Amino acid sequence: EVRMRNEALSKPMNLSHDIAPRVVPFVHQTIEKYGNMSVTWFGRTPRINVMDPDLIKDILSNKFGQFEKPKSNPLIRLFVDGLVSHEGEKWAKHRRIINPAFHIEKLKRMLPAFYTSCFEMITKWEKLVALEGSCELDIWPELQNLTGDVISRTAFGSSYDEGRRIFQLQNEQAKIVMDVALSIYIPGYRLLPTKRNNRMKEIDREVRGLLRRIVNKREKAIKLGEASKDDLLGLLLESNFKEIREHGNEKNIGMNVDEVIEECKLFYFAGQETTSNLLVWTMVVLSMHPEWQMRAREEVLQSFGKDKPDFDGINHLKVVSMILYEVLRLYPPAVALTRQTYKKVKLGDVYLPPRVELSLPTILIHHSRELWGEDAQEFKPERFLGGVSKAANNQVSFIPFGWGPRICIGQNFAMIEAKMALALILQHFSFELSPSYAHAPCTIITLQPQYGAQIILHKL
Ligand code: MNH
Repeated sequence: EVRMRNEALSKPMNLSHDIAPRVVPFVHQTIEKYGNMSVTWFGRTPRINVMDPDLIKDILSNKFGQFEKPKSNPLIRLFVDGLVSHEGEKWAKHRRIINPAFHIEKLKRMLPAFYTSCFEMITKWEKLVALEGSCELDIWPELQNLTGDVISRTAFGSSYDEGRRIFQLQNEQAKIVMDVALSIYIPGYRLLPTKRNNRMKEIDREVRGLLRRIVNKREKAIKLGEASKDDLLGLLLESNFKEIREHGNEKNIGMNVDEVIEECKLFYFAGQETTSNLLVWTMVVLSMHPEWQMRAREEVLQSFGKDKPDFDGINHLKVVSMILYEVLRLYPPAVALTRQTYKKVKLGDVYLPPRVELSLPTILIHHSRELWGEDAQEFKPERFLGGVSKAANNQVSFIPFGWGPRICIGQNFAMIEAKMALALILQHFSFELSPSYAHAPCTIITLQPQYGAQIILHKL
């Protein structure tokens, strides 16, 4: 690790945004060689790479229910399950129940929680720069901690301490999952009583136990009419009760406690790592493009001065939005979407048999010259001046949050969180890359800075 980092640093710093060849080398080569639809083999499973926006639309709109999410490895499912992996009626029911919790009016009420977490990070950074007016800091762990803190606060309000403990445990699980993802795959591996597998199960029990206590406590409070309804768990339980009241006599109505727990766990996984990716790349990119950093700061100062950002102001930040979208294009936290066929279907001119895997390589789609123009590898937020659809030529070629019925449920949540964090950072600091930073985006689950993100912060 150290040797590789030193090697990366000894070369002249390569700050290009043309990162796909490094991040997804095999798929990148395949697409270069064979064009917009190609096959790679994973053992005996064919995986089709699809780059064509019309076909992507067919796949993600899932009109006739032909395309499912592939079933992930059960060890990984211990760690992430729930809405992202459900299918059919179960998915529809859970999505219906969870949707209201992410309604824009509800997000508005979470703003104080977003603010508190961001403010704590800023306060810590201010202490670091206080002495000399500037300091070097690896902002990657800082931002991971921030998004973990935000989700602990917004998901469980009053049970914030337990929330933080869950965050730590989930982090440990993520490390194990990454190790497994990196090691050679042995069929049946998850069944072996290895140290890793046992620890995975132990963590799983502790996380579920913590969540069960939180949920029980909350349900009691609701019955006494004392519960807060402003956090994700409260909103979820409220929506779940409503569903049960309205369909009380039917079978399998609402979510049971285990299902509620599963969905809470998912918020941590889905909501934490992805948003910290977006923030870390935004700060790295704004360090490479100081002119955009200045424009963003001007907009923030014009909107709020040095005051606390308010909800309407956050939603009206135009330059900051354009920057975030352009970062999501060049550095999509989820580098690919996957689906699989479960019956024979026609895709374009091709008939696909059941159990074919489909991969939509988001990062390659976002970097495609054909779809985005000759300047596809350049950072140009002005593409998004007229909105997202216009930037994408009204095609399904911008999919950082997916598209269609299974589009990310936390999209607005993430954007508001990112804008709040960025607004506060820009209000207090200017920043540049440290000489010890090596630009090395890599992906295991999401798109991360392999050797951290060393930034020099200057007090404003
Ligand atoms: Mn999110 C689905 C990316 C933030 C919760 N998310 C998806 C998908 C992508 C995605 C891509 C669709 C996958 C697919 O179609 O196969 N999510 C992001 C990104 C960010 C993000 C890039 C931040 C930036 N996501 C969040 C946050 C939450 C969240 C924050 C919750 C707190 N995401 C989800 C859930 C789903 C999802 C839940 C599954 C939705 C479904 O299948 O119906």
